[in-house]
Amino acid sequence: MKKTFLTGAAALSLLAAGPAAASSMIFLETFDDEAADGYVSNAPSTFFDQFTVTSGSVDIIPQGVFGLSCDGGAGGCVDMDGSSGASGELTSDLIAIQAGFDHDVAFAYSGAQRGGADDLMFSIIDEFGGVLFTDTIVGLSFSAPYALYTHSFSVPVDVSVSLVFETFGNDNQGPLLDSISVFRLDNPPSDVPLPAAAPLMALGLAGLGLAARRRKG
Ligand SMILES: [Ca+2]
Ligand SMILES: [Ca+2]
Ligand SMILES: [Ca+2]
Repeated sequence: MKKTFLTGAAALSLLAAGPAAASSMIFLETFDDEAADGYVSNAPSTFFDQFTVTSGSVDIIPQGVFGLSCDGGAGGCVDMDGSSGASGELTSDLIAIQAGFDHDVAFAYSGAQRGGADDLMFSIIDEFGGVLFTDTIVGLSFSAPYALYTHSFSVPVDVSVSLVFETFGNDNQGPLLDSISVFRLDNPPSDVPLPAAAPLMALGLAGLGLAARRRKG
């Protein structure tokens, strides 16, 4: 588990600009479109375009409503403890994960911004219900500013996964969740070159040619 204090938006822009490791974004949810029409108490599952409320309830928060801030100070985000008095669990649609590639999942989260302390559990569940990863941010103070949570993972065989977020407490004031992304790093851990790594491949071929000439000599 790694945590940095970049906001998700800042991290996304870094990732977008970063020339170092080529990567492909395979999942992004900012909740900005969900929030475009205003505050939604106990947002029903059908309200989300990439998530399902699988337990309790969550609220959609547009930036500034109730004095709450979303990641990057704009758009929308989710209060994980919705107004029903039953704290929420949010499960993403299935995301296809390719074996042989490293994947980076990231999300932005802040304290409840109103009072108290909360736990926020994050899990990666495969399509068969297997728990590939789980971690709980414990005792997150209401005053904790946005932080970026990141986790790198890979899978032994191609599989689809869901990202699951859950909080507890049932006091209608939960951690705020935003800017959820999954990137596939385009360079596989093995040294097999990909078309996307053409310059590297050219170097590799040149090396092979050199080696062949050496053997001949
Ligand atoms: Ca957002
Ligand atoms: Ca959306
Ligand atoms: Ca709470």
